[in-house]
Amino acid sequence: MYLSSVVAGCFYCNVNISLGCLFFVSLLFLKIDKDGDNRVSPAELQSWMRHVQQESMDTETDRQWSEFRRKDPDFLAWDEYVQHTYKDNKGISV
Ligand SMILES: [Ca+2]
Repeated sequence: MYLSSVVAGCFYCNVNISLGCLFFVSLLFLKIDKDGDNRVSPAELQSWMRHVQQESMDTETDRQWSEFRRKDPDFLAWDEYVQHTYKDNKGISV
């Protein structure tokens, strides 16, 4: 996938895209295109997806951790962790 084909696809499909959005898509494309050949390979896209997924997991882990720490900074009960993380507790025995 080439950047030019992404942009052309927006116009071809009559996607109403603002210049700001087009700029953002271009920057995103450049971030994904690790080797700078102006083409996003399946491997580069897969790597990007892994990166985004990992960032999302890290953010969620930090959020949950700060939530636990707010309740009691020195102690986290296993029951509380399981109840909070697996709210319906299906398949989890404590
Ligand atoms: Ca590339």
